[in-house]
Amino acid sequence: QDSRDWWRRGIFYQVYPRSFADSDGDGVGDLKGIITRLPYLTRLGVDAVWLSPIFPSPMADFGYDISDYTGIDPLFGTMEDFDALVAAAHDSGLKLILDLVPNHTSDQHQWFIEAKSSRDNPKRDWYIWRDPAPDGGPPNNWLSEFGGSAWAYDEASGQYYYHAFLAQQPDLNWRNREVRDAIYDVMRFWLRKGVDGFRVDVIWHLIKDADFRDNPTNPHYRAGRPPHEKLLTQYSTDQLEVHTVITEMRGVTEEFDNRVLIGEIYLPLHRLVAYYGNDLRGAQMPFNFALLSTLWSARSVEMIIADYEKALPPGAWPNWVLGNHDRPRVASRVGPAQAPVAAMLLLTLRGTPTLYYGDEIGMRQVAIAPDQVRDPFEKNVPDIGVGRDGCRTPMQWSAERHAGFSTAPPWLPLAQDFASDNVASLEAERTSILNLYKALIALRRRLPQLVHGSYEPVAAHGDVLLYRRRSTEGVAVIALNFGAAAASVSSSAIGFSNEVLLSTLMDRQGEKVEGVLDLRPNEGVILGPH
Ligand code: TEU
Repeated sequence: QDSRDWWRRGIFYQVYPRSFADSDGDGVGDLKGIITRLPYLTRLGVDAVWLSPIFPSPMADFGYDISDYTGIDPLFGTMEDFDALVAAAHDSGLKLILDLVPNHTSDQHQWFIEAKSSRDNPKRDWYIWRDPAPDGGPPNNWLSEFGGSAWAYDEASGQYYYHAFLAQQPDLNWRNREVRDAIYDVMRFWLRKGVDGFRVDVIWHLIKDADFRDNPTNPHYRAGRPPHEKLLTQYSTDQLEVHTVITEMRGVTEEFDNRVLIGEIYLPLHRLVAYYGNDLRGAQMPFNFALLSTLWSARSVEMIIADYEKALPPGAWPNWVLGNHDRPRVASRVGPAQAPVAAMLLLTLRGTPTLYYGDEIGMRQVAIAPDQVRDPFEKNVPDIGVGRDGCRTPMQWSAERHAGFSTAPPWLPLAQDFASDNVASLEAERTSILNLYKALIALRRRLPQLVHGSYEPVAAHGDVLLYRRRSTEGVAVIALNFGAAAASVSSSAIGFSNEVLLSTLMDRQGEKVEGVLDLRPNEGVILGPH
């Protein structure tokens, strides 16, 4: 096995640091808390941990507004804590991935303070400044994802600056060479400290149209969707020159051994796969979010996999994501009965899986009372009810007070069911979703065909999704029942010499299957030769 291949073989796990483990009793998670929970992650069997931003920040967008790229926010700890985390993770055989947020800084970043100070400040061009339109309004029609115009007026200098997200998150000007070099030095700073790669925030936003043309209206806009979707982002995102930038970033990671570049990209499939770059010199893992928005049915999911497999450039390695800190929890999207099926899907598809903290214990979207909303997106755009707090609630470790997350009331409310749905009780329950996740991860480790075998769809009917994973080492057959009724599968793929290696219900391991496979409601099964 090639050690450079770790990110292809590995399983990634996203930690939202505010909500994972609080060691100092302020109700917010921190780095020392994460260190104490590393044994849990190695028990679970994951290979790499990605931390959402931990850098100094006014926290207008909970760390996605950075005021110092090479520090640690005191809320999360110190640089010593960070160094200890890197060492502890590596000692445990875990890789550590940081969140790089290069598209925008905080408005409190020194760079922006300087840029704002006058039109001829040397840092002025590090951000995107434009004169007002003739009527004094914003320079064009671009909209912020978090509500309203994407342009904020600066009285003092009489110009607008561009912010794709909050006004407290001014966009950097990636056409400026100094900006690029400054961020590349930030990358080197953390790579030298031993981090194993970056998940790059909104990487498809980095370059904007040089002429700042108006975006066209979106003919598919539906009422109830966020207002910024009224326009397409034809000129404000996904510009051709972005790929040059990404190749430069990739080059920076390659000044060091065995690092990985992951891109956060929400784009249609044909645009997404361009982020592998010419000759695969772009991101190794342009995040594939197709499962976050699909209709949860066997046929839809089957189509998504087929389309993705077909669209991948030759040699490009696939990846799959079921949840993150911006989207409703998978257990709520597909329903608790289907959550185990979703887990089996994620861990048997071809490509690197990324787990979102808490999904392995079946955490659900938590309802947040209007007066407890913390997410700036939901505060700015309240009527659409797609806030992100509900998927960011504290990790449920035990039935103790505050779920073992903290000794203090946590920054967001806990799920009401935490007394039964928590790590301690689910580890003790043999057939729990947590133990299913562990068994799936262990099986993926034991059967190389689940990692690098081909993906072969097999025709099936109704609510059943059927596929094979095949390599020179062997074959595995995966049958997933997306329905709430029993289903029976007879296919030559089932064969006469297979046995159940794992069921999502965790109770029929070793059962011989002779030509026909009976699936119970909401059951998924992995078959292999006995
Ligand atoms: O999210 C980018 C992104 O696409 C968001 O617009 C997402 O759609 C939004 O959260 C609404 O669901 C990244 C981060 O993951 C997010 O947490 C940040 O708020 C955002 O960038 C700005 O940095």
